[in-house]
Amino acid sequence: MLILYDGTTSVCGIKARVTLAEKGFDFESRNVDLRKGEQFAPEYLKLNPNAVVPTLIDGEEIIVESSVIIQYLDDIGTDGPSLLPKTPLDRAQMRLWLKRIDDPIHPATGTLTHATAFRPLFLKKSPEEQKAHFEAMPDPARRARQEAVYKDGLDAPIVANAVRTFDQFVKDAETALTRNEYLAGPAYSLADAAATPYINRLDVLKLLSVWQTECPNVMGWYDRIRERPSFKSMITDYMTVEDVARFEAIDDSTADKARQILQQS
Ligand SMILES: N[C@@H](CCC(=O)N[C@@H](CS)C(=O)NCC(=O)O)C(=O)O
Repeated sequence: MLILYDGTTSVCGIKARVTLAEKGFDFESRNVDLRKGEQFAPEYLKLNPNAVVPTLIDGEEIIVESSVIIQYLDDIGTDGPSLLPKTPLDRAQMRLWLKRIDDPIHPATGTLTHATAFRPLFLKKSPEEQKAHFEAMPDPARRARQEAVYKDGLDAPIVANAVRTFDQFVKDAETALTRNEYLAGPAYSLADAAATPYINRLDVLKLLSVWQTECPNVMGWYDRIRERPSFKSMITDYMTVEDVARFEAIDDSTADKARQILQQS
């Protein structure tokens, strides 16, 4: 059976879980508690030297990088529906969405999430624990982003860039969804599976309302995505009581700040 090392609220983990469900795979999910730093455990680093989730184990094989994982799952899941668009042009669009979601959307998501939902927990750590956390991170760019938002929250200068990055992403998704029912053509594809956790993250950070009026097709797409069985089983049902509490503690000030940033742009 396939094994997925992931995290309950990890956007990249959700990307892989949603694809597993859409393809109809049975799999074992092994939770890596990122808030406790389990991604830095030596046994886990042997699987994923980048100290991140997800990691997929297929027999003797280890596959890392969420966009690579979901394409691998589509390749091996020949019993399930193909999540590759039918035409070369739609496939190109799908690959562009995957690339863009990897970068810059994923780092922007980390910036917004760590500045809001995860910051209070981090600030409760002792100075020694905080230092050890940063020292364990192999990627200096990720470390710099987290340091900035744990220090200054939504006032960190990188937050404005993250909000603008999302603004362009949601508006481009609106354009795509005006032409088609799904992001890369008329059928659900890996592009939709990959985008799902990121639009959901805007929702749980109470940020999606920023684009409510301007992007009705994105809202309609998200409604349809939420009706798919993979949404409840792979996103909602995975949230622990602590996860729910962390996101529920976020108030409207995050959206107010985003609106302010976009008005100044
Ligand atoms: N490019 C990687 C990024 C993976 C990633 O950033 N995962 C996050 C969770 S969504 C993580 O494990 N973070 C650990 C940390 O922040 O220390 C992928 O797509 O798999």
